[in-house]
Amino acid sequence: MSKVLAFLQQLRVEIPKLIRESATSLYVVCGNESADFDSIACAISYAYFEHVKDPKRVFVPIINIPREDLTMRRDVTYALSKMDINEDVLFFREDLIQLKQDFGSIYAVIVDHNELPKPSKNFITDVVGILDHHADKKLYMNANPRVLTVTGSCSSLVTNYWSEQLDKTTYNEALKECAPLLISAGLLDTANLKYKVENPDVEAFKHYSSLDIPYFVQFDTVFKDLRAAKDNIDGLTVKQLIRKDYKEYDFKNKKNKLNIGVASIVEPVESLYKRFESKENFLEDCYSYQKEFELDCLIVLTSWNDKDVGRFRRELAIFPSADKFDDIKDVCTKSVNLKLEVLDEEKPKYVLYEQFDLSSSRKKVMPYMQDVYASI
Ligand SMILES: [Mn+2]
Repeated sequence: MSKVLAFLQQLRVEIPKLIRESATSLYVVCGNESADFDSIACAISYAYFEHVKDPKRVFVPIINIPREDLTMRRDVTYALSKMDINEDVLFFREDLIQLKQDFGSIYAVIVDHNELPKPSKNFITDVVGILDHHADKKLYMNANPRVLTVTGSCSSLVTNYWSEQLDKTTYNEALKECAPLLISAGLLDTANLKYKVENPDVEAFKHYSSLDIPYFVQFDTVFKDLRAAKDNIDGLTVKQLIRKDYKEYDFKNKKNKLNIGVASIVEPVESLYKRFESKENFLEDCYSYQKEFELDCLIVLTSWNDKDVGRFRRELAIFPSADKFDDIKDVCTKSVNLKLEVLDEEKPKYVLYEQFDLSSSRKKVMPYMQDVYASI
């Protein structure tokens, strides 16, 4: 049995023990609410390193999505299955809510984000540590560690941070156990070390290359297998496809506040129409999602490699609630940096744009649109 699996199973024994002993606080390590590979790898690995450092202290890694949403992250389930870890031994948003009830105070190390998102905000008493590679929101200034550095992958920060916290032998043994997750996150976030590679990523991969583990050090093969697993969306419903890589944002300006849900999908809408049998089916399901989750707008960001034109392409589709149609369209029109051009429009339900600014994924698109809205 892998030591990470043993650690996760051990938590199922330790937590009830703490409750019996009437403990009133608990530490968790929480990934971000889109729960991409990076977030999950960072949360599990960070908690495992803490466990290695001091087995008496309990840190519970939390995957910040509902348990049922893990099956849509096929890159994650693929890598976990190679480590014999299945969903049963992991902790999700429901578990965080339960832990808050059981303990009263929940102290969190947050990884791969630096501001508590809506879904976990009410269940976390305080943020005591941050390792992240997003723009610094300057919150929780007393957190320790508080590492915010530009990297391709947050996993590199976990790897490098712990190399300084443990003696060399202990570190290497612990790293060997969680390296399959950290390596996978690093490869996915840097497109096999070809894109967005920063110094901390280079440093982390130096640590990995000396490890004696099968399969996961064959970076090219691992990347290809993970990509294939991640992009396999066969059999998913529209709702599952939206939730597969999803985040919510607040847009605020002087007059108003909007609640925006944003899904990233790896196919153009044209293929999605075919996949779900018709344009109407796909649009209707997106619109129902927007209503079900009471969003002011659902935004779908697509990206894919267009073999016909021989380059990468992006689209941005909006599904606003009827009364917000003009507002949201206005934000798009004024988001000049994104170089949006209308491809299709069904007023007041749907507008599809091609996004000619290819460098901006959700991580850049959404903060930019928030700024644009704030200025209106
Ligand atoms: Mn990340």
